[in-house]
Amino acid sequence: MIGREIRRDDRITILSGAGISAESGVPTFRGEDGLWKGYDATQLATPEAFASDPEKVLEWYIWRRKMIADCSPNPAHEAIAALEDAGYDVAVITQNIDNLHRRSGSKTIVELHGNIFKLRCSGGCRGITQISETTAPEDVPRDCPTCGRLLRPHIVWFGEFLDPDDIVAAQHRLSNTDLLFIVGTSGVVHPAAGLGYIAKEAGAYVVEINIGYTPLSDMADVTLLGPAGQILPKIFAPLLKAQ
Ligand code: BJW
Repeated sequence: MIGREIRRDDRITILSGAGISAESGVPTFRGEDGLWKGYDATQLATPEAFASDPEKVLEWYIWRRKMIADCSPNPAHEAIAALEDAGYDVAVITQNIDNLHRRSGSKTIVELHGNIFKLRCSGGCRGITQISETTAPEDVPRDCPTCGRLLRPHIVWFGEFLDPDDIVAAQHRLSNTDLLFIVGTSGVVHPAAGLGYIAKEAGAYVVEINIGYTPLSDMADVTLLGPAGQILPKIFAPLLKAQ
């Protein structure tokens, strides 16, 4: 199906974007039903927006957190987690902040853009405050326990640098990958959009799964067009049966 056999000792990496969670009901960012439709992302997902109107930004994240908490992992997340659970060497590098890979059972995960269920001090104090899908909006802590300044989502906004540890972890994994699946990303947001090339240049076989072609399609060895929740289980289920 992917044009190459998947071997038991393959190092398999999944580079995922918002499209992998679309079938869970989490809106994507761009395209017809994009999350940003009706909102100006550049006004909400930036440090400048938070500085000028923190209440508006925090309220938007409360709305998004509730919406995401009401969603569940879909067959795409589950197929990836099942493969890792079966003993395959699987790592997920995701741009998603929705926690659905973790909720589906994946253990080896790099969250490039953070996690909406984590908060940190907007003033720069160290430490992460973890909340969960079941934390009621009124129980989400507002103030930093160290300095009292507002807590902000532990998310990488436009113009902010990704955590260097995450970049290094992603680069290391992609340099040591046999098979890369690029799933449900438009491939336009950097530096994530450039990461697949590391694997390709290191000799990995690259499979893209998306409902449409992207700027990454030319680089991929094969692009499988269709919903990730239908395609990934078809690829991985035979491997699990063969256990
Ligand atoms: C399906 C499907 C189904 C649908 N099955 N598929 C180099 C060049 C140009 C610009 C830059 C550059 N380097 C840095 C920049 C600036 C900027 C950037 O990239 N801008 C571009 C938009 C041009 N990058 C940054 O600012 C980054 N910081 C940085 O690099 O700092 C240093 C620096 C700064 C400035 C200049 C230079 C250097 C930070 C990026 C942080 C991204 N943050 C966001 C928002 C987080 C906030 C939040 O969520 O609350 O992260 S942006 C948003 O896009 C979100 C996503 O993770 C990210 C990627 O989107 P993704 O996942 O690809 O989703 P979509 O919606 O775009 O695509 C969905 C895809 O799924 C589509 O292809 C569908 O077809 C498909 N699909 N259903 C399979 N069922």
